[in-house]
Amino acid sequence: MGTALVYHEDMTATRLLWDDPECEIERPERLTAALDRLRQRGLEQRCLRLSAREASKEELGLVHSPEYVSLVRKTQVLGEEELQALSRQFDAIYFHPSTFHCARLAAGAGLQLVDAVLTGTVQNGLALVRPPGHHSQRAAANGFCVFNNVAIAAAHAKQKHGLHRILIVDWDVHHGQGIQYLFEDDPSVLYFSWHRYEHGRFWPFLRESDADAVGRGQGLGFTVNLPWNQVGMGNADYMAAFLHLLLPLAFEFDPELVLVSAGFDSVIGDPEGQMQATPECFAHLTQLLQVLAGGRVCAMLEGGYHLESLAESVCMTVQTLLGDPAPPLSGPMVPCQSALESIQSARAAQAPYWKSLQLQDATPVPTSPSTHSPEGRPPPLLPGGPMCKAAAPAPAPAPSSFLDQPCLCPAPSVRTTVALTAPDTTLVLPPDVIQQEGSALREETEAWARPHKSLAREEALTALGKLLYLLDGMLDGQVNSGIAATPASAAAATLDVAIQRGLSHGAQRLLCVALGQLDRPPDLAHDGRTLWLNIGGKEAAALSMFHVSTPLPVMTGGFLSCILGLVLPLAYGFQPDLVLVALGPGHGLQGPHAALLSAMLRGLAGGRVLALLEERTSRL
Ligand code: Q9C
Ligand code: ZN
Repeated sequence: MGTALVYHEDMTATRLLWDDPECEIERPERLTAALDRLRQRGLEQRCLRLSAREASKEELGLVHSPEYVSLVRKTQVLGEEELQALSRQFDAIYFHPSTFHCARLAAGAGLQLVDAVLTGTVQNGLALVRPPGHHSQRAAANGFCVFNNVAIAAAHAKQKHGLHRILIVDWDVHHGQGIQYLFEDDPSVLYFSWHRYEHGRFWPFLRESDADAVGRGQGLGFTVNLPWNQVGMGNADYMAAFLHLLLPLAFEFDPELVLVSAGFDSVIGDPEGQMQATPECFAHLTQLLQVLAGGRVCAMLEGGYHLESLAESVCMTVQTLLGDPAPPLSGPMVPCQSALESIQSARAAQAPYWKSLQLQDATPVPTSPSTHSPEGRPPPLLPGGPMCKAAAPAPAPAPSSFLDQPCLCPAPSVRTTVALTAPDTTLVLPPDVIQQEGSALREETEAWARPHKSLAREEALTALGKLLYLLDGMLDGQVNSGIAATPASAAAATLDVAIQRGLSHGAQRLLCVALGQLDRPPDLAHDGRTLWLNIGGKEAAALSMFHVSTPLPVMTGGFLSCILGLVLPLAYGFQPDLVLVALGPGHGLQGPHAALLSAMLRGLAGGRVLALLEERTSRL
């Protein structure tokens, strides 16, 4: 369906005309650096390019007072002295004669993007804009922001498109207090922001940036603040924030649209944020958001002041919106103590308002590991380590959550091959999915099948030949992901062969997630090359570091909390280079569960995810 890129080069016009060390980082090169890099990578050319328009007075009036809009309009005709005097009336703001035009383009770009997505012209997109918006308030400019681009887009989506649930994810390193103020009593907008806070000692120094600011009136629980109390937060911390705080709430909220206040001052190298997350992290954050709202994700640039990191992070975001697999995350996937404390305090503050947090109360965010390294960052995670302990099944069985039923509608996967025993001409596939013609050589297939009685039948052999061919395509890099069908009676043996074949054909570490009652292949090694996770099977608990099994009802919160709290933390810690998802019989886990799981596992192994379905469930 495509990705929109909304831009206008006029937005490079506004710039600081006098000396001000605080404001000088917000410069025109931010936009040109990002756009140049998108072009170099061939990403801009793959997007639907939209030229930004100016937001109208009425559109600006959705969140700003008429007096404030008039005040900004007047800056067009002011001289430098007057501009500077007016700028001093606000915190961290400069005006330029082009500011009004640029700020109207920035807000207009967001509106165009939302219109393109909500009319179905594109699936998702990015608006590359200046000035940014999330600090700006009803009648005040603040923190380089003049009009609140994302807030205007949200108000427009409600008013013009009749939306009832909009999620705003603010991953800029500063608190978007402007957005918070504008929607704090509005339950139709769920606002999530993480931000450098340092116990209130970082700009904008607001008490209401802390985790206990949760909204007011009807909006209680619809403001979610995650204050970082230390600098240096990295990939593991950001991922933990998504898995253990944002995503449980976001799935329960079930948004119709996701808006991202996409500031990249939260990436490594940025002078404002002083954080450690790498640009690749934004590919993973984007990918996780794409499982929400049917993939309708609109990102709008906010901050980001290290030109190299900014450009790279913008590329990661756009690349992911386009459907490309995310580069694997490097480094130990262990959140630091301070991050875990912040996440836990935000969960505690939100728990009264969200069932998904109440159900999980018995399985809190990973407790701090006992093995601290001096700098407070524990050694690399292995399954059986801290995350595993934290994600261990909760004692009390809980009723299956409502999260089990609705909205299991991940964005369409890409570059996927479907291998059916007999090609199905009635199957309607998305444009980036193809049905596989090829099959492995007969002799080779028979050799793999020989040790397994259940693979003797012709039907099973045909399916195995298809699967082996698909697997080779994935390991050789021709195919990114795949779906293979197998007769029910041959499922366990086929999975066994797939694991052995994967390991002997270049996979260093293989993750296998088995849904339902699938027996663990008998000769599965305990050498750390295979991580076996069984969800909804018979047995419980960790059989060894690398063989974990949990009956679904034991996981409070059900399937989704199992993915977020157990599967993804273990999977990201394991860093596999091939992922198998197998759907066995039993426990009501169906195609949609496998689809959601597969979509969320796409961040692993460069998207090399192979789903093994039983033939009868393969007609999706
Ligand atoms: N060193 C945005 O990122 N100055 N605005 C903070 C602390 C203001 C940031 C000073 C930063 C404003 C959109
Ligand atoms: Zn910022």
